[in-house]
Amino acid sequence: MPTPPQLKEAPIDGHRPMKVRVIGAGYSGIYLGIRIPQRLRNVDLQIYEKNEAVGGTWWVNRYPGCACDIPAHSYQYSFNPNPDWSAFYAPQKEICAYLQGSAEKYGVMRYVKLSHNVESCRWDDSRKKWILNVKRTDTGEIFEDDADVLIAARGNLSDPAWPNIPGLQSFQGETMHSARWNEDYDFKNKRIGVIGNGSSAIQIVPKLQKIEGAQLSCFVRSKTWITNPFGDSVMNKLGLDPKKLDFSPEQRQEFANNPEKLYNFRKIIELDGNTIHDVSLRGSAMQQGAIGLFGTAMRERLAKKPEIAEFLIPSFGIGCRRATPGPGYLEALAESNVDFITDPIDTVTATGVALKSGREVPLDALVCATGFNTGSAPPFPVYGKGELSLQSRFTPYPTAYLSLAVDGFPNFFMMLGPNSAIGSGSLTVILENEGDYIVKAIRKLQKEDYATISVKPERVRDWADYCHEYFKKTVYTDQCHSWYKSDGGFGDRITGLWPGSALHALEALRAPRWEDFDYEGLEGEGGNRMKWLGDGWSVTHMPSEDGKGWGGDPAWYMEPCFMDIPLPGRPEDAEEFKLRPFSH
Ligand code: N01
Repeated sequence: MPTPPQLKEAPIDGHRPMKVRVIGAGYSGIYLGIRIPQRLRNVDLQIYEKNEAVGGTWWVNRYPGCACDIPAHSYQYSFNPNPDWSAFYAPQKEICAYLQGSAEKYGVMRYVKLSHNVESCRWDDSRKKWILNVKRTDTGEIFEDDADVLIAARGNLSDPAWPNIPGLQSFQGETMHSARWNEDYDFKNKRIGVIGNGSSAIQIVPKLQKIEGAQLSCFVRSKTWITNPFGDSVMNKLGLDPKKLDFSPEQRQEFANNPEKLYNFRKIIELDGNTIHDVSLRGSAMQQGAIGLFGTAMRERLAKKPEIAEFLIPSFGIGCRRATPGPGYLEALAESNVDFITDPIDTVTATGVALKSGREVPLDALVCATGFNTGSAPPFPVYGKGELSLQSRFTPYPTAYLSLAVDGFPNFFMMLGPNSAIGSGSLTVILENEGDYIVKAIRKLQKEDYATISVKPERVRDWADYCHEYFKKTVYTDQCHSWYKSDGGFGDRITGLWPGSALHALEALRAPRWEDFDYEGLEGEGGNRMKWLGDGWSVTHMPSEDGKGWGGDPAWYMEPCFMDIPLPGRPEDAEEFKLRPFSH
């Protein structure tokens, strides 16, 4: 006689207690701090943030001109639209304040430990737990913590890359990185060198160029596309003058008073962002059209110094390197106090920069707008199963299933991991969907009594193969140097971008394919895998702890948020049918 199964003395939705630890309190970490308490129960949540405030990259980056180079209305939480952005490309301080305001508004701060730097993470397979070493940067105290689930929400652009130029340390003047800005330094009447022409330098140069008495030397070694802010037709639809991208107090008030107007404004931006995906395909009509348009615009903006246009305008496709509108960048390069230097740098000396051509460029300050160590593992050790380090797992190139999970690293997820950025569309919508995916996985572990979830190695390989094949037809594999590529920007793998459009990413992330993961039950091999069904009760109709009510809403399914109301008549006859995505 087989032994009858032993029922678990708990309701089906009792959801076992779990400790979840999140590394980082930027856009991603704050999102998790909102959704985990909203959607899960019995979670002991802690978000470790190494800085003294939340905001992530928008707290760290404070260089002059730092702003969102994509429309701010498409770079915010979908559920918390800000009517009050002062400009189409909102400045860093506002974005940081928006993030801090969102964290306060949704009660995230109670989970955040500021000035807490995670120094190492190690999977303990016998305990099925992550062991974290954390250092308080304010007191120096080091302590150990453990977690059932670990989420790296530290962003791809948080580890500044200093240029590997001989003599950099010997420079006697002021040296700073765009992501380590010295706000106290006075640039007035200074000879300033700026290395790089990525998105950061493109924002920094126009600001420094205007400083009284400043003499700029811009060291540029690569070609790049500078795009136009937005097409005139979109600007017309938005009611904006492309030359004046600030919102007046009246416009902002109107957005605040009229949510429908704000919604329509945002919708136009999203529609535009999601309908230019074709531009990423090599040789597409949209790509060809953009090359003609932006090439002409760049030549016009550089009419005073046509030799810069000749150097800058690339032969690779638009988007191969991240394209940015760079308002004022080309105009600044054309000014008389700017020296555009393309001779390669040889060394940095005590007094300036020595070029390979033999020329010396004397400087008072050297700004390294040289980007970030991207696509790599965190700068602290993370060890998965069998002492496998994430660093070696990410060698020769980083790859993670759907950008968020790595085999050999159970109960570990990444927000905006490898292959998660996008060429067009809204990044914040993608990170929300990644967060939602992770929340669903935690719920599965909790509710279905799994100790671990771990992506199958063969699915990670399939994903990497898919990515490699997909990118072949795109401009991203053109001959350019870009942080989207492996091997420090020179490799043949695209490791920065999602392999498809933003809408493709949303669809891929919408419903997890649970069969792509391996699981270990709490009871171990051979255990009763249906024990999660519990004792036949739901917590929602059991007495609450104080005995005064129920554990939940015993008729929750009647609430509008849980209803999916079909339209009367034949769905295909309704206008909405053509517009709405199918829901799962
Ligand atoms: O960095 P980058 P970034 N000698 O890596 C040059 C985001 N972001 O900080 O191209 C000389 O793009 C390097 O030259 P090359 C955004 O996602 C967003 O500007 O390698 N030059 C390049 O020109 C962006 O893509 C916003 O030949 C050296 C530059 O430094 C990402 O951050 C704003 C060198 C690095 O460019 C990174 O942008 C700003 C050397 N040894 C940034 N080493 C928003 O508004 C490097 N370079 C949302």
